[in-house]
Amino acid sequence: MTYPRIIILFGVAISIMIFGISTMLYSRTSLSDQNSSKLDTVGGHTPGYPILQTTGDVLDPTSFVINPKTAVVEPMKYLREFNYGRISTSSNGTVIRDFTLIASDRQTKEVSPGVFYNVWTFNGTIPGPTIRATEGDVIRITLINNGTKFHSIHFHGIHPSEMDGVFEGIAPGGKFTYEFTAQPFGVFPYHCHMQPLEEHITHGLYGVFIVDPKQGRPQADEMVMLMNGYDTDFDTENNFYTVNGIPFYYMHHPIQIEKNRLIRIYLVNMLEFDPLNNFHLHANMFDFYKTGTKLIPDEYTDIVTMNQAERGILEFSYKYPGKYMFHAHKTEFAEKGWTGLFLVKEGTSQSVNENLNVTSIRNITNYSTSDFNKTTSLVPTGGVN
Ligand SMILES: [Cu+2]
Repeated sequence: MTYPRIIILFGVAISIMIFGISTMLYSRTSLSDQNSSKLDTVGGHTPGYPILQTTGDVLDPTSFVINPKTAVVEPMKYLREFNYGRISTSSNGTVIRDFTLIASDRQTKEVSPGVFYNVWTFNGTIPGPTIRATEGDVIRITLINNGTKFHSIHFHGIHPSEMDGVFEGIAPGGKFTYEFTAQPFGVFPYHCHMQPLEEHITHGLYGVFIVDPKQGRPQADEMVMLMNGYDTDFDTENNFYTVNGIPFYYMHHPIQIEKNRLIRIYLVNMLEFDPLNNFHLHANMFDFYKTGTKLIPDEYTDIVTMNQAERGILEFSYKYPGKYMFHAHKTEFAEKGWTGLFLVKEGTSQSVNENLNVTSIRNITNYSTSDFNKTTSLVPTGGVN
């Protein structure tokens, strides 16, 4: 045989071998996939087309109900709970608001039905309490570190260096009072800033801080939504995604709102590990105020995308009664828990336009005695653990 013929024959033989091996491997893979009980089939495909398969866990165990006693938060309570602090007035008439936050890192709580996780919390919940003040108020937040590690609180907003909660960690058993003037108006995250930062954030040490403009905002049904996730197998990827702490909670407990009522959502993204998150509203559009630092909306849209710590205010109302979804339009996040429902009911509300003419937020968040009493919820009822 000539040299070129030998090369051609070798080439043909090798091609046949590769084809044979790959066919064998392919059929084995298909067989093992079909037999594996670990794989869930997503059905409903056109016959003849490949079946989509997933190795995902059962992510929405609808037959299980999370136990409020062991859950890391009560999402329905968190939704509309604003903490205005213990209020006093300085000699020059400035309003002073005192808050107490207790950091803890030793508790294990339920973050999804049947899923228990070592939560690190401010006042026992993820997210921590929503702190609210008016532009120009003096706020004093006493952090008591009841954990086993150094913790701090870093507020977004304008304040002196020594109140920034970055360089001075509070030791276990220690205590420190952050004091600054609430400025500017808007919606801000607060979170622990100790190293390793991603560890302190992913375990749950964060919450929402709202500063109202002095002139207030139009009257509305107000709520807070904080987007987060849980990495329950410690591989720096989230296994669950939520709005307000429990996956799928508002799917099973829809948020009831009234037709034509102005809805205002203070939305904050504290999701660790994933570079973006977003909020999509069904069958509607909303005005979006980026960071909430202006009174004129930046955008009229049905979706907003945020990196970690980005936030804003959404305003909308529904024209028609019924059930409407809201969820991350990152499909993976939606399917792993970041999905909820609004249940729009016929209500007694005036039209939105009339609402917009109604005076300031002080009328609905007027610091009455009941609001003062609310501040007791800043300290866990179970006492210091
Ligand atoms: Cu910390």
